[in-house]
Amino acid sequence: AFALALAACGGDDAGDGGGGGGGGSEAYEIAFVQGVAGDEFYITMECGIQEAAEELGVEVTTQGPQQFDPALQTPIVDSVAASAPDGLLIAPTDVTGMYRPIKAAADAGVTVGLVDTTLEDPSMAVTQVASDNEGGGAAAFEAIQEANPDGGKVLIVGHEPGISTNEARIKGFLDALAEDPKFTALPTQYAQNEVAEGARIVTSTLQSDPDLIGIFGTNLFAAEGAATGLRQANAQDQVTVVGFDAGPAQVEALESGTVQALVAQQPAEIGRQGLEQVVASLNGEEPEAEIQTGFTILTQENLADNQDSVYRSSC
Ligand code: T6T
Repeated sequence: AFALALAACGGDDAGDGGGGGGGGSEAYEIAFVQGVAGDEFYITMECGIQEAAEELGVEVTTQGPQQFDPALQTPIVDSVAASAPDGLLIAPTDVTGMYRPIKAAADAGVTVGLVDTTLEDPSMAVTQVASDNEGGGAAAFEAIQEANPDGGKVLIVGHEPGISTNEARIKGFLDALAEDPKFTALPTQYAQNEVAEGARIVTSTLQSDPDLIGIFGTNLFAAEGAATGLRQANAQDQVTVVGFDAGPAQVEALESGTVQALVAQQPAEIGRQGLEQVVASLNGEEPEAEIQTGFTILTQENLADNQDSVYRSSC
């Protein structure tokens, strides 16, 4: 860590060469650990973090596992903790599996902020910043309901059990569905964050349940998989697809009419606010314990006015 000087108030960095003379923070060193590398959601979050880091005059390094897997994310957190940064922003890949390494980092003196996903026991974190995931799940059901007022059979393609956002989005969707007896939900299946697996689930479900009218893909990979499967089965006209997230390929599927609505999160804002709260805590200020960010329902009609909701592939 290179927060060497302890200037108590405002003013520029005390000049250890690390930071960029930003808005009055020390040149803290913060590690950002993504849920998975290469995911446009976390890339966009990183862009928001880097922009905020410049303004705050802190240094952020980013790493992520190759898959959403606590066995792969744990060694990253362990090595980050060994390098003793001032802060850690992390999207845990499992509600229980990531507790030990994150708690160990906090116990070693690292200020922890959770972004996007959370833990069953998040008490070691000074802040948690995430979308209204249950609300987004409910909104996804409402979009399917609006397109299919007579109701019918729907399928949830989840991302992976054990990831907090998976559970919250499915709960929001199913709670909303339970209020409309015209709809039934098939047993949830999981794409395991693989587009090909999401596609396979959809093509096989269309064979067992040809009267399917709606699909909810709970994250970028599940939703891209659902769109791919529908295209393969040539069933685009029969099924309404609503996906969480707004990666460039998802937006193309919206434009071409394979997908009817996307629940676009605000990943850059989640990252920015997470960093701001961790830095506030490092500066001895009271951080906000929980922040919920909003979402935008993208449709063909409003896409042109919401181009800034589309996720980025690079900063
Ligand atoms: O949906 C996002 C994120 O919110 C979720 O926790 C995991 O999947 C994504 O990163 C999209 O792939």
